[in-house]
Amino acid sequence: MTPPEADLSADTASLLEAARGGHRRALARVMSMVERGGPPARELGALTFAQAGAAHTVGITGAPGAGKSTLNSALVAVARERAERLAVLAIDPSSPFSGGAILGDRVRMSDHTFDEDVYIRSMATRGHLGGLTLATPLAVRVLDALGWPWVVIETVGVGQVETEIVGAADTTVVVVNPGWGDSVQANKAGLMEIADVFVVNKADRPGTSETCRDIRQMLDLSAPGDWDPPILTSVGTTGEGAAELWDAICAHRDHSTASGELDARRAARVETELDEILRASIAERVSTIVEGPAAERLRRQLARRELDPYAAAQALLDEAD
Ligand SMILES: Nc1nc2c(ncn2[C@@H]2O[C@H](COP(=O)(O)OP(=O)(O)OP(=O)(O)O)[C@@H](O)[C@H]2O)c(=O)[nH]1
Ligand SMILES: [Mg+2]
Repeated sequence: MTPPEADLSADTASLLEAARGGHRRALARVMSMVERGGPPARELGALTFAQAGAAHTVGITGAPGAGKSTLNSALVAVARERAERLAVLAIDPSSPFSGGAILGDRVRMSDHTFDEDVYIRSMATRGHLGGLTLATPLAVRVLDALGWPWVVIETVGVGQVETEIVGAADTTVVVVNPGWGDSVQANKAGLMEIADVFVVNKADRPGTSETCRDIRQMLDLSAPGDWDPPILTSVGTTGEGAAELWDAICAHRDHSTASGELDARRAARVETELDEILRASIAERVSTIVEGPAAERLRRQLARRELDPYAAAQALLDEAD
C-alpha cells in the first residue's frame, strides 16, 4: 500500500506522523532535520522521547576497511529472512578515513534499497551542536519512536568519540580481521572494552583461528562480567557467519534484558547525553559571549591593564545573565 502523499512543509508533529505511516520522503526530511541540528532537531527530540524505548540498537564498529558494511549488508539479509524490520545508520565521522566509504556503503547497501522494511541512511553531522555525540542518539531515538524495532549503527572505530558513540548501543559488535591480535592499534583497549560480540571478518584469510585465540586471551585478562562476549568468524563477501552473528546479537539482547543490564545501560546513557547537552550548550554560550560587543570592550580594558582577566570574565558572565 502506498502511503498518502504528505505535506512536506507541515509542522514537525505531522511530519513525524507521515514518517511513521511509512512515508519515505517525510522520514528523509526528519533525518535531515536531525543532521542539521538547532531548534527543529530539539523539537524532534522533545516529540519523540516519550515514544522511544522499544527499539534494540546494535552498534557495529571496527577499523577502516574491516568489512563492516559488507558484513552489515549480509546481516540485514539474515534479519529480513527472519521477517525483522530494521533501520541502518551509517555514520560519517567527518574524518579523513570516511572519504569514499559512505558511497561504498550505499553501493553495497543498495541490495536492500527497494525493501520497505529496511531503512538505510548515511549521516554526516557537521554543524550539529555537540556533533556526532549528540546527533547519533537523537537519530536513533527518532527511528525508535517511529516504530523501527532494530536500529543498527555503523561507524569506524578509529577515535575515542566514534568508539563511544557505537559503544552506546544496546549491543555492540566489534569487527576485526585476522592478525588483529598482534597488530598495534591505538584504540584496541577501547574496542575490547565495548565489545559484546567479536567477529573476526575476512575469515577466508590466514590467521583467523590465531586471532580468535588472541582475543580470547585478552578477554580472559579483563574483569569477568556476567556476559562472556562470543568470538565469531565471518566472510562478509559470501555472508558466511552472518546468521550466527544475528543469533549472537539476539542472545545478547535476551541476556541483557533478563539481567537488567539493558535498563542500567540505557539509564547511564541518557545521563551521559544530558551531560553532553549541558557541555555543548555552555560552550555555545561561551562563544556567543566571546564574540559579543561587551567582550571587545573588556579586551581593550584588559590590554590597558585596567582590569584583570578574572574580573573581566566575571563582568561578562554578569552581563550575559
Ligand atoms: N577477503 C575478504 N574481503 C572482504 C570480506 N569482507 C569484506 N571484504 C572486502 O573488504 C573491503 C572493505 O569492506 P567494507 O565493507 O567497505 O569495509 P568497512 O569496514 O565498511 O570500511 P569503512 O566503512 O571504510 O571503514 C571491500 O573490498 C570488501 O569487499 C571478507 O570476509 N573477506
Ligand atoms: Mg563502511
